[in-house]
Amino acid sequence: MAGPLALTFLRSYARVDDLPFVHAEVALLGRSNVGKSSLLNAVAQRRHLAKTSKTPGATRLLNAFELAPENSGRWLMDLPGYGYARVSKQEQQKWTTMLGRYIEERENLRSVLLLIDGAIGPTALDLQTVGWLHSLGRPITYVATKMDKVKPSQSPRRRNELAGKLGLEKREILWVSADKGTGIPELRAAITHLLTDGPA
Ligand SMILES: Nc1nc2c(ncn2[C@@H]2O[C@H](COP(=O)(O)OP(=O)(O)OP(=O)(O)O)[C@@H](O)[C@H]2O)c(=O)[nH]1
Ligand SMILES: [Mg+2]
Repeated sequence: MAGPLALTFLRSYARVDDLPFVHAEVALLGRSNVGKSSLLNAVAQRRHLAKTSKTPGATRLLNAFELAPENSGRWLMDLPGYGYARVSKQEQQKWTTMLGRYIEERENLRSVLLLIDGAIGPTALDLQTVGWLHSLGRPITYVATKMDKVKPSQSPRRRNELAGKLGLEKREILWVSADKGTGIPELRAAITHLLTDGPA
């Protein structure tokens, strides 16, 4: 089973144009508060590598984390969330534009890790995001977060519902809990595969 990923924080970027060319990249995308930064910490097994908060809007910049030196140029990006209503229209617009440009323009983005809250299921905005990623031809790795919040007795039904809404089979989704560690080895393996396979 895959052990913790040796990730280090490189820096934060406020502008897509400032990002350098790197070899390979995957990015955590999803609604504000869905658990992107917590999941990054879980795959690295580091509590405070990425900033998390129970208040949505914790991540406001494009944060670059790099795999250990022998794999330099392979990045995991922690992105701001979408759909956070409690900031000004102007601020929302700024984030939407930044995220949009990042996803549309970033070269070497091998897959988008799209996080869906496992206890809530895909929101209208999540489904809209899936459609947008499809229209761009961006490969998606689906991750259902916070599965510890779903009662074991409810879990099979909830998984069926969530997968059904996305038009997927259950096995096409990684079911995880950053809090309990469920599914984290599988997620590590998926990220490692995405970042290190393919042309050198
Ligand atoms: N129960 C449970 N709570 C979680 C889990 N992962 C994250 N959370 C909680 O969800 C809240 C948001 O987590 P973050 O990781 O900051 O979420 P984010 O998607 O990075 O949010 P933004 O940066 O605001 O977009 C925090 O209170 C976390 O403790 C999980 O696996 N289980
Ligand atoms: Mg965050």
